[in-house]
Amino acid sequence: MSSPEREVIVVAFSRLEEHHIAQIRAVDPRVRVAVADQKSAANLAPTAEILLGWNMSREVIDHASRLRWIQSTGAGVDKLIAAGVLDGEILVTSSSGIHHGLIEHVLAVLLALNRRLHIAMRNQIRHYWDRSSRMMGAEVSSQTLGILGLGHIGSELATKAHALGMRVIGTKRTPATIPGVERVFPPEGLTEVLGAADAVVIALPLTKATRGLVGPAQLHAMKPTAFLINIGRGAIVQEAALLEALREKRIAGVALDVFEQEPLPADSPFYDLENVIVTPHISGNSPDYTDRAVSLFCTNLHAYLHGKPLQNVVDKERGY
Ligand code: OXD
Repeated sequence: MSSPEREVIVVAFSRLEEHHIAQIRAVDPRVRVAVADQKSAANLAPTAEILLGWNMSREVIDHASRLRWIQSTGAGVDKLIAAGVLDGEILVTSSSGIHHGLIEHVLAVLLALNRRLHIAMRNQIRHYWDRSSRMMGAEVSSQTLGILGLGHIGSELATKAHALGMRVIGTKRTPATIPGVERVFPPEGLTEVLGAADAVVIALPLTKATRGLVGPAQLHAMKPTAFLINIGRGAIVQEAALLEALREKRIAGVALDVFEQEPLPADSPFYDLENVIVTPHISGNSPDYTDRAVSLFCTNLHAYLHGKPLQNVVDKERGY
């Protein structure tokens, strides 16, 4: 660790308020904070011992010759993996465990799909009054929720869904007992979960093991009445297969917050399909989120400066 008199420079690639910067500085008198934007990034990167943010580019990381630690403000670190960061000596930590708003987003789209709000909104824009059977809502309290990835986010979602009366099942890489979850399957139990669920939520990180995990066979295993919700990463689902399943009404609908290509191009068919809710990768956002991300960073910064173990250290082999 740095000698007591040495400055520890944190370069933040995040929209931080003054009070966040003050909170980080207050951790230790050695700490200096610089907030980078597109223009200043290349100049600031070489000064950084620590990077704080999300989606830092390969270019920024290559410029950061003094870099020791990256605190991602997101849960997923796939962009950093793609930038090659995880191969080196640099310590990487994630912001898992602070996504409470994201859980509410999943519940919102789950209820919206079940209550046909996505169709009602389209009808409203067209000034069209439809009380036909296609507008008949379903009750989630009699349904089974399948959660792919019972990590921090999946487990918190399970508790809330269970409180709504749902039966919850899901997959997890390592066996565990999770409150509110009736049965935890290993990843090999994927098809069984897909076949039993009325709604499937993808809460997985994007890794070598999960890229393209949900393709034609997996979509085929789902009930024709089931919904799919993806708040993990776009590339976990094979989008061409999903589009086909939606067009052929082989599943009832989807809510997608993440896409293979972001921003989702304006000519993407996902925007136009009636059985699709598109949100622009915002499920985790809320003003409270930044406060929690900065608090987590400050706890880790204190630990880093005192040679103690950090929270949420990314396992470079696993990729999360
Ligand atoms: C995250 C995200 O990784 O919001 O936290 O996608």
